[in-house]
Amino acid sequence: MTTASANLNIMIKAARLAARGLMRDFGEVENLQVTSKSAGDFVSRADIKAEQIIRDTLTEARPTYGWLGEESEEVKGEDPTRRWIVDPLDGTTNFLHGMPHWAISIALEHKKQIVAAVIFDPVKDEMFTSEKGAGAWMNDRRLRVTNRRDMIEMVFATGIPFAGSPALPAHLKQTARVAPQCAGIRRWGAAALDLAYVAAGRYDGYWEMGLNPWDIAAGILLVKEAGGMVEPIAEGSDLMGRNGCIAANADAFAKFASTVRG
Ligand code: LIP
Repeated sequence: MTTASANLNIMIKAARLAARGLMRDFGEVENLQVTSKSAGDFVSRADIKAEQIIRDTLTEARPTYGWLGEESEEVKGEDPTRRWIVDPLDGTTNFLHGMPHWAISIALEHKKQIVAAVIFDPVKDEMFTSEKGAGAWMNDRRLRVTNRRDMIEMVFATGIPFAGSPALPAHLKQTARVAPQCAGIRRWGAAALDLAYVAAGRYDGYWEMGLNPWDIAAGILLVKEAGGMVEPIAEGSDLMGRNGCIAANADAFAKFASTVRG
C-alpha cells in the first residue's frame, strides 16, 4: 500500500477501535435467541456504540468536519466542504443472525467527492482502503476489477428489497433480466462489502436499489480506484441520493447496466 495520508490513518484507527466492541458483541449474539426482540435491541445497541466510538475518534482528530452517520443526526461542520459518511455496521441482519459477513464503512467526502475510504471486515481481517488517485487496496494487496467482457461468464451480487418493500416487484424484474445472461447471482447482505468485492475482482458487478449514502460512499471510491464504474440505477440521478447503484468493470458496464435498467 502506498503511504497512507493522516486522514486515512485516522479512519483505519477508528474502524479498528469500533471492530473490537463489535467482535465481542458478535460473539454474544450467537448466544441470544436471534428471533427474540432482545437480540434486535442488543444489535441496535452494538450498532450505536460502534458509531459513537468512530465518531469520537474522527471528531477528536478533525473537529471541524461534518458528520453523516446511519445511527445519528447529520451535523454540518465548521468546514462546509468536508464530512465523514459512516455506516458503523453494514450487514446488520447478517450480524443479528450470527452470519460472519458484515463490515464497518467509513468515507471522507470533500466538495461532494469521496476522497478516502475504509471498509473493514474484522471477522475475515480484511481492511479495504482507498484514496482518490492512489488506488484501491485490501490489506497490502492492490485491487483491480475483473476484465471479463461476456456477461455469461460473470458473477454478480445484488441486494433484495425486504418483505413489503415497494421496490420488490421491480427488483424481481431486474433479476429476471440478469439471471439468464450470467454465470450466477449472489446476495450476501452487505452493500459495502459487495462494492469492495467488485473492486477486488471477486464479483464482476453489483446492483441494488435504494441504499443510503453510508452504505455505498466508501465502496464507490474503491470500485473507481480499482478501474471500475459506478452509476445510479436511474440514469442521470444523484448517486448518493438513494437512487440505487450499478457497479462493474468498465468493459462490461454498458451491457450490464442496460440489462438491469431494462
Ligand atoms: C444493508 C445493506 C444491504 C441492503 C440492506 C441494508 P445495513 O445495510 O448493506 O445491502 O440490502 O437492505 O440496507 O442496514 O445493514 O447497514
